[in-house]
Amino acid sequence: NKHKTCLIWFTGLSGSGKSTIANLLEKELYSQNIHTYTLDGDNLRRGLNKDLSFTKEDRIENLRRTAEVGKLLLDAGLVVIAAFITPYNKTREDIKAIIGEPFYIEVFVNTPLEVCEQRDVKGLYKKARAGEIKNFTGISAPFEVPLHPTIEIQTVNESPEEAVARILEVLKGRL
Ligand code: GGZ
Repeated sequence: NKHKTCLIWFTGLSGSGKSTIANLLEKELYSQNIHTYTLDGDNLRRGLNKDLSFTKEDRIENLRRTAEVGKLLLDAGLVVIAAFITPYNKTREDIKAIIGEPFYIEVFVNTPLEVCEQRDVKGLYKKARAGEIKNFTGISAPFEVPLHPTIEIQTVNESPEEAVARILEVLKGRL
């Protein structure tokens, strides 16, 4: 059951569907006996990164630490899944450099802002529009469109199952 490792990094707006697709991917890999670990804002920002806010500087540090943890988990032999907004192209490049290009797969979950805002699963966009949340990505903080994603998913046209199937196709050659 030996396989190579890699890290699958999801980038996209809040509410774009990163976690949904990442969780389904994890389930699929598990059923193939591939051990994974998922890093996301929930587990990182509650613990290791709880000193960090959503300023540009703190997001960059959040993502740098996360990439370093991801690298440790890769070294331990796990397939790593990471789901973070990751709003800057420079940061995506830095993450790729930390992980090592051959092990880094970038998945851009490209859901239009209008759709994320309409879904507003957690009510955060409403709060951001009302000025109750500062520096909110897409509203009062930038999201740079990824320049070189390995895979782009358009959740408006594609189900989570279809998206995961496409990711698994790419992983097949890499694991
Ligand atoms: C963006 C915010 C903010 C602000 C709180 N801007 O939908 P969610 O709730 O569960 O996902 C968002 C999460 C983003 O954290 P990340 O660590 O992924 O961001 S980054 O990569 O930019 O460091 C959202 C919630 O945190 N949230 N305030 N101001 N998202």
